[in-house]
Amino acid sequence: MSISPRLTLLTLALVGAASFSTLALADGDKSYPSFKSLAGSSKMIDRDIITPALEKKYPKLEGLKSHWDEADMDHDGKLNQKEYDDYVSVTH
Ligand SMILES: [Ca+2]
Repeated sequence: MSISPRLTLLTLALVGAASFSTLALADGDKSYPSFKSLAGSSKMIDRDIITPALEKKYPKLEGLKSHWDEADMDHDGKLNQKEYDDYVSVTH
């Protein structure tokens, strides 16, 4: 039994569409947002500031959230600019 060229083309098209949508879903920013864009006028960022929507936009923030204690050098539960910048300057 031979596979028809038509079917092969259709299969390729489906595979292509599937990988395209996978890429389209993973279009979050590859970097961290700036401290200022998170903190605004505040000098500290709270863990709660990282919403699921933000995590989707900046997937790296998900890692920051799970390593919050590591980034929070003085253990006050919040990150100041130095703590944030120190954390994001290291590749995790
Ligand atoms: Ca802190």
